[in-house]
Amino acid sequence: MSRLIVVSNRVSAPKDPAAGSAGGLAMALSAALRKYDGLWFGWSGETVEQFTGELNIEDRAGVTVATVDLEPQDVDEYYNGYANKTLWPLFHHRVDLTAYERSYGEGYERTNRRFAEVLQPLIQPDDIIWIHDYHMIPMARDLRRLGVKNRIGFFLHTPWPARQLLVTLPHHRRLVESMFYFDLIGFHTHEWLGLFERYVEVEARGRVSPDHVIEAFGRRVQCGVFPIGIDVDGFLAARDSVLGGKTYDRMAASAAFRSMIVGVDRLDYSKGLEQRMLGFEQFLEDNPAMRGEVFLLQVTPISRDDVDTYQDIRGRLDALAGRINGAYADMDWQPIRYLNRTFRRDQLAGLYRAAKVGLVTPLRDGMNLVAKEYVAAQNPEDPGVLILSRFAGAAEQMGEALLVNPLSREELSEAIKTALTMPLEERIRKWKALMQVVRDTDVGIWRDSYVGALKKVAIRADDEVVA
Ligand code: GDG
Repeated sequence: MSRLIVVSNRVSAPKDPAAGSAGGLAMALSAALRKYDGLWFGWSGETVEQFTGELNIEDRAGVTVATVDLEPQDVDEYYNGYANKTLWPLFHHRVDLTAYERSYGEGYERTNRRFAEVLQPLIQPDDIIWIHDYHMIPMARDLRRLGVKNRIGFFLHTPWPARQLLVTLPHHRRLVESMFYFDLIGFHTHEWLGLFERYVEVEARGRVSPDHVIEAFGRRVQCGVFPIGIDVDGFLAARDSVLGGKTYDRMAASAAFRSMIVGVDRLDYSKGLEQRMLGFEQFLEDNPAMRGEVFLLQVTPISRDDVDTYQDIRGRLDALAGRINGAYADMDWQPIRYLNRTFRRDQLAGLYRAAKVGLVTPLRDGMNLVAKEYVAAQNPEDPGVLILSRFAGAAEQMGEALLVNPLSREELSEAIKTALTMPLEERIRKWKALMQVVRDTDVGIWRDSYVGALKKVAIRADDEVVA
């Protein structure tokens, strides 16, 4: 049986899967590794003065984890630099926040080469390799240079950007060309895949076949759409756990006679948090009679705080939440409960269930799992309503949500009003359709369909292209 080697920047295999506090992706990948027998490789999260390539190998709940420490310069240039200050903003269409620093690009390539050199000796002939996300785009090319002939797949968790923006990146062709050393490239949605194909057609005069075999740079790669989802049964169990139930009861009591709207997002400028708060303010302005009857619980753990653009947005959100609360609160009511902390997964599930509205309004998002978690957590007899940005990948599947343009505060205000006043039958009808989507895209289905497709790829990256 072939082993599966999962590669990602950070290895997040949970020490104790039963605790259920790790994200859905980490749980799914660890389950895949137990199923296929394998290895999870990536950065340890630690630094060492000089890179040695020494591996730390440990067993975490049945999953073998192999990590490597990086030099501070690698972390600055590759992780905080090219990954988080260049590719992340660019792929989320924030050219205004994108850093175009030559040293970042060099550090990114160097660190990917280092990862490849450390991983290569661990690879056995039948292994299949599955590399995740924008941190590791050039790694297949580096592995091929070291003679690795195994099947190598790539999955992008973010959106793919429009060609007109991608070309602002120096060496964009080099980056895209390096993707043609994979055997399979997976995207969340047809929209992201379509943008990738358009880039290749225009910038590299490539050819795209109806079944998404893409030919360019003298090579061929199979591409496909694999929408990620959540671990539905795991999430339902978290919702129905003791702590999930206690959290629900606590929030139901705290929200007594009021409707709770919930938002859960990492503190990231892509999540549209400022626009969301402004939209909620507009709702309060438009509906004075509903003031005091509704509040927004916004759970926003701090993220990537070493990056200045993240510190900036954090400051702006502090000020905005403070201003709106100062302007509208009453002695026994506060419109926004803004929390910079994390909760356990079972607590989150209880929070979602207690909320009449789930407000998921990113400006651009690869998929967005919170939308799916919110739906899964609802009470089928009295479900809440999902308001979803049309710019989240999830909108491609979740058309029964109230789809909004998150940049329009009027549209947000109207959607909140519609959600809060929606009749029960309509809520149930929408919820059933959405829950079907959540089940159809369960993370186990995502994982197995991707790995199945990678095993079956007909065109191999090391095949010659016949012109
Ligand atoms: C990237 C892409 C794509 C949040 N706060 C807490 C907590 N979370 C969990 C949520 C959810 C996850 O984090 C966030 O996932 P998202 O999909 O919403 O967003 P990103 O982190 O940006 O993820 C995204 C995803 O990769 C997968 O491909 O969907 O588009 O950007 O599961 O629940 N979890 C806990 N406590 C918190 O306070 N336990």
